[in-house]
Amino acid sequence: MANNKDTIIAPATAVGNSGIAIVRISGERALSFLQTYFRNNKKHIKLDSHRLYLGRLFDVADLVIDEVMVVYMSPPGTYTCEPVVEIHCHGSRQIVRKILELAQSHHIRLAQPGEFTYRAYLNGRIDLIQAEAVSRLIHSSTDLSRKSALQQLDGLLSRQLHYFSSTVKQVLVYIEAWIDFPEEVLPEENIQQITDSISHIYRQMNDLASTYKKGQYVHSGATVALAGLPNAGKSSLMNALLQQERSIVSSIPGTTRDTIEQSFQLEGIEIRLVDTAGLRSSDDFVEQEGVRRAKAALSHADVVLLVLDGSVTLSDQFADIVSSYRGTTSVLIINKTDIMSHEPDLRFYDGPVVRVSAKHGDGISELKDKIVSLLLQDYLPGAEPSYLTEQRHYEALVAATSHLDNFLGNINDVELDLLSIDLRDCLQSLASITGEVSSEAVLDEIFSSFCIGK
Ligand SMILES: Nc1nc2c(ncn2[C@@H]2O[C@H](COP(=O)(O)OP(=O)(O)OP(=O)(O)O)[C@@H](O)[C@H]2O)c(=O)[nH]1
Ligand SMILES: [Mg+2]
Repeated sequence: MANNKDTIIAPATAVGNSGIAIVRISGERALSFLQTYFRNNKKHIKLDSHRLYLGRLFDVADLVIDEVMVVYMSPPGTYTCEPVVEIHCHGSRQIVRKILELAQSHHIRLAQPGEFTYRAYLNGRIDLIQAEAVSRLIHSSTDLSRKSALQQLDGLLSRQLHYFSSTVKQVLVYIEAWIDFPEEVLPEENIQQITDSISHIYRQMNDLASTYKKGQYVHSGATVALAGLPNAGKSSLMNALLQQERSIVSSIPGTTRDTIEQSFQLEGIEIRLVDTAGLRSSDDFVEQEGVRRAKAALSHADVVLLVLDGSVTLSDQFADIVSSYRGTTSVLIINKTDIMSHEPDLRFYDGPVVRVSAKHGDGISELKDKIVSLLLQDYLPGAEPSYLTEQRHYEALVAATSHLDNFLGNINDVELDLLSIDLRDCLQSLASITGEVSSEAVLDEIFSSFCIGK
C-alpha cells in the first residue's frame, strides 16, 4: 500500500448514471477540502461532525460543480479512524470526475482498491478477518453468504481465535516460568491440566477447520453434475431442478453432447448445475468428445447425481458408472418412477437414493433437500459458532493445530524450552489469521482484490 499519511479520495458508489453518487475522502486534508470548496448561500458553514449539510461545491475558479450534501466525520468514530468526508452529489460521471480532479488539486490523491478498509485495519478498528469480511459482504451473491459475511464482520470468528490464542498463551506463560528453574520438572498433575486444556482447544480448532468446506459452499457455491447412461433423463432432471427448459430433451439416446451449465439458488447456496452427455462408448467423434467433457465436468463436481432410468433393466454399464464415482459425494436418482415396473437392486451402492419422475416433477423437492443436506451436512445458519470461508484462514488454522499436535505428543518427553516452541509457533499461525502479524505481500494480496472506494 502507498503512503498512509496521504489524504485519499475515491467514489464509494459504482461509476455510471444514478440518482446520487457518493465520493469519500479520508485523511487530514478532508475537512479543509470542504472548508475551501463547500458553501451554502455563498457562506462557509461550520461543519459539526456526523451531520449532513446541503450546499454547493465550487471549483478553483469559483464555478459551481454541483448541488451536494456533505458530511464530515471526525475521528476516531469513522470508517478509517481518520477524518472522513462524504460528498453526496448527483450520480453523473462528469460530476464525480470534477470532484476527484478538484481534490487532487488540493493534494488529495486517488485511493487504491481497499485502501479505506486497509486504514481501518491499520488503525486497529478491525482485524484482518473483518477486513476480508467487508469484501465478502460486498461480493455476497446469496442471502446465506451475506449472513455469514456479516457474522464474520461482527467479529465472531475473531473472538473464537482470540479464545484459542489466550488459552495457548496462558499455558506458554506457565511453561516459560518453569524454564527459569532449570532443576525443576513440571509436576505430574500440572502436566495433566495442561494436556487437558490444550486438548480441549485442539479439538475445537479441528472442528473449526472442518467447517471450511461448508463455508466455501456458502460463499462460492457448489458444482452439482448429472451423470448417467444416454436417455436416463438427465436433461429432464436438469430442467426440473431449474424449473426452466434449459437443456434439450428427446427420446433419442445421445441427445446432449456438450456440457450445459446453469446456476440456481438452493437454500441460499449458489448451485452450478451441469448437464452432461450420456456416458457410453461411441464411434461418433462428437459424442466421444461430449463424453470426454462429461467426465471432466464430473471429476470437478462437488456432488454427482447418478441418474438411473428406472423403467429399464439395470445394466452393468450403470453399475460401472456408479463404481467410477465411488468416493465422490453422490446421490443415486431412480428416475421415471411413473413408468417403473419393479424396484432395481441397488446393493452395489451405499449412498443416498432418491426416487423421482423428472417428467412429472415428483420427488424433486426431496432431491433438492438431499443436495443441501449433503453440502451443508448438519450446518444451520446461525446455529454454528462460526465457520471458515477463506483458504488463508484454513491453512493457518491447520498449521496451528499441527503445532498443538506436536506439543501434545511431546509433553511427556521433551524439554520445556522445546515445548514452548510448539506453542509459540501455534500462536504465530493464529496471529497470522487475525493479522496481528502479517507480511506486506499477504496484505497486498488481500486488499488489492477490493473495490476502489472501499
Ligand atoms: N415417463 C418418463 N419419461 C421421462 C422421464 N424423464 C425423462 N423421460 C423421457 O426420457 C427421454 C430421455 O430424456 P432426456 O432428459 O433427454 O435424457 P438424457 O439422460 O438427457 O439423455 P441424453 O442426453 O441422450 O444422454 C425423453 O423422452 C424424456 O421425455 C420421467 O420421469 N418419466
Ligand atoms: Mg440429455
